[in-house]
Amino acid sequence: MPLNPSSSTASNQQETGGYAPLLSAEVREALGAGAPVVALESTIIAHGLPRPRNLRVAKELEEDVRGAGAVPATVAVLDGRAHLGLTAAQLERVAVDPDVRKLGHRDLAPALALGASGATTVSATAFLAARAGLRVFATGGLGGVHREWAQTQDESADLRLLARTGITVVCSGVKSVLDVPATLQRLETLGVGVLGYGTEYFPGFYLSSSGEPVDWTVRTPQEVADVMRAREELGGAQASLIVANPVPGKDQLDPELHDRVLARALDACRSKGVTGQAVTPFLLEYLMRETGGASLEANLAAVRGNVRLAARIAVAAAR
Ligand code: PSU
Ligand code: MN
Repeated sequence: MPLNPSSSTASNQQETGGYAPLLSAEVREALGAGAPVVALESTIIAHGLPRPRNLRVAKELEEDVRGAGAVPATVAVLDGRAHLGLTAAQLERVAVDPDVRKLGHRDLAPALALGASGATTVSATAFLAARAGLRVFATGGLGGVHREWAQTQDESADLRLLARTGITVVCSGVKSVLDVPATLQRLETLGVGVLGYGTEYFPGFYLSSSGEPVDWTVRTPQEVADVMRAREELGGAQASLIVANPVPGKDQLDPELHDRVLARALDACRSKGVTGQAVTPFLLEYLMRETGGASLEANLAAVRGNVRLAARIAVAAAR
């Protein structure tokens, strides 16, 4: 449900200059000093993880970034204002308020204009972060081409947005509920760079490997920073660089359990007629329930590893 703009929001917009995103003081200072900053998305907090664990995780992820010597910038829209860097109260609101919507890139303008509140997906977060000058972004798994694409044409807006946004995204591949080979093909077509981090295989989100090979493997944060610099010095059209970081083998979901439950989840999604933005949360929730929480642990291990690596990359890139 969109929230109506309050009069205090309207006057706040006048004071601080219309719809431009608000940077927290900490994020603004870090950017000004060329210090490392890591963008974190909020859809995973609001719509990807169960309550109340989601708030704990949101705080832990920010602490992980700080622990590695970078500044976290969790991104969300609150009462019609985009924020990069949230206060504790704002982060809590994203985690607990049931009126917080899911906002892709195309939803940003209506959300700002109508005074709504929402968590940002990869597409909206990458857009806002790159626009503010952030260079590194961490998430769990990207959206991509859905398995039913031939019928539904459902391809996440993440892909098109990443194709024209210059930011480095650390993730554990794309969600395994998707058609992974088709998504990799789209990333190639769109000119989005893909680096396997310490692996020759594209990760499988809950699984350490999707079984699909990657063309390039890097092994240190410095190597990623070097690729980022080479891209910037080459110039040309902006596109994202995906650093595909697998969940450690000991933390992955049992592959046999994964395949069995996922098949049922896809059937349920089809028979219940779930479509559009609801598809991804439905599938993630189904897997979580039907694996007895095991998929959640794998998801969290993946996200945590990505956030820590993103912070190390941001530190290397800031040197
Ligand atoms: N990764 C996770 N959990 C999530 C998502 C990613 O571990 O909930 C979110 C991201 O915000 C991603 C979105 O951008 O799912 C993709 O949704 P859709 O398929 O509707 O574009
Ligand atoms: Mn979709």
